[in-house]
Amino acid sequence: MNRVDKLLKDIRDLKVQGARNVAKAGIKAVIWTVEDSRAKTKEQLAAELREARGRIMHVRPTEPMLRNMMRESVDFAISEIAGRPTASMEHLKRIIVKDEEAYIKKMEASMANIAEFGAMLLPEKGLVVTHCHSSTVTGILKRAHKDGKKISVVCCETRPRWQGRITAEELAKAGLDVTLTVDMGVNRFMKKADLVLVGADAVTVTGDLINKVGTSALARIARMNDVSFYSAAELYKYDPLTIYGEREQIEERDPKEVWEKPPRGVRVSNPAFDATAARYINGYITEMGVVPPQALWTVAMKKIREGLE
Ligand code: RUB
Repeated sequence: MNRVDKLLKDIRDLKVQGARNVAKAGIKAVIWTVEDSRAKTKEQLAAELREARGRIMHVRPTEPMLRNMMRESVDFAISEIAGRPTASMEHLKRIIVKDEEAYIKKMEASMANIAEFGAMLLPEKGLVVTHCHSSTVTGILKRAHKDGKKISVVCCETRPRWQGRITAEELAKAGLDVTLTVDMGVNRFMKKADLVLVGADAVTVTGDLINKVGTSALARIARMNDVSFYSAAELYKYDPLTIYGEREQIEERDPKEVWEKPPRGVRVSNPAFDATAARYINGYITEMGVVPPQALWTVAMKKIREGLE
C-alpha cells in the first residue's frame, strides 16, 4: 500500500478525525501524489491529480470542507500545469507542493481568527458544554483559557468512538477544568451551562448544521434550558451543492463499531452525524466573525469559488 492509500485508510478508520484534520490530510495526500508521481508528461501529472482528487474527495461522505478544498486546490494545481508550458516537471512539482502547503497555512490563519472571535464570545467565567472532538472548538476553548477566562467544560463521551475523551484529555492538558459525561448525562449539566459549543462537518444553504450524531439532541436540550447554542465552523464547511436542493449525505458507519456481534434479530444503526435545524442555532463562529445561520451561505460563497459565480 503506498503512503497516499495508507493515509486514506487512516481517514476511513478514524485515525484521522474531525473535518479540519481530514481536509488537511486531503491536502497532504495531494502533496504526496505529486511528490511520488512518475508522470513523464504534464498531461499525465494532471491526469494523476484528477484521479487522486476523485478518490480523496469521497473518502468520507459527509465532508464538504474536504470536497471544497480538493476542488479548489487541485483546480489551481491543474491551472499551474496549463499556465507554465515551459517549466520543467521538477519545477512544476515544487510549485504545486508549495501552493498546497499555502492552503494549510491559510487554514491555520482562519483557525486563529475563529479562536479569537470564539474566545471573545465566551463569558469571563462559565460552563461550556461540547460534544465529540472538534479541533475548532478546542482551539477556541484553549484561546479563552489563555486569555485568562475561567472556563469549565463538560464533554459528552460521544459513543461509539469516544471522541469526547480526546477533547477531555486535550483540554485538561491545556489546564482547563474538565468533566466527561456519558452522552445522555449531559441533561443534568445543561441547567448550569452558559453555552453549548460544537464543531461542524457541513452547513447547508438553509443554515442547518451537520455534526456528530447527538448534536441535534444537545441543541434541543439547550433550547429547553434557554442556553445559547453555537457552532464553530470554518467557511469551507458550507456545502454549495445544497443550494441546488442536494441533501447532505449522512455517513452510515460499520454497525460493528456499536456492537461487535449483536444477537440475531437485532438491527444496529450507526450514523456518524445528524442534522440540527438552523432555528436551534444562535450563530456560527467563522473566520469572518459570528454569523447567524441564515447569513452563512452568503458569507461562505465569498470564500468558495465553486457554485454560484
Ligand atoms: C467529528 C465531528 C466534529 C467536526 C468538526 O466527527 O463531528 O465536530 O468534524 O471538527 P468524526 P473540526 O470524529 O467522525 O470525524 O472542528 O476539527 O473540523
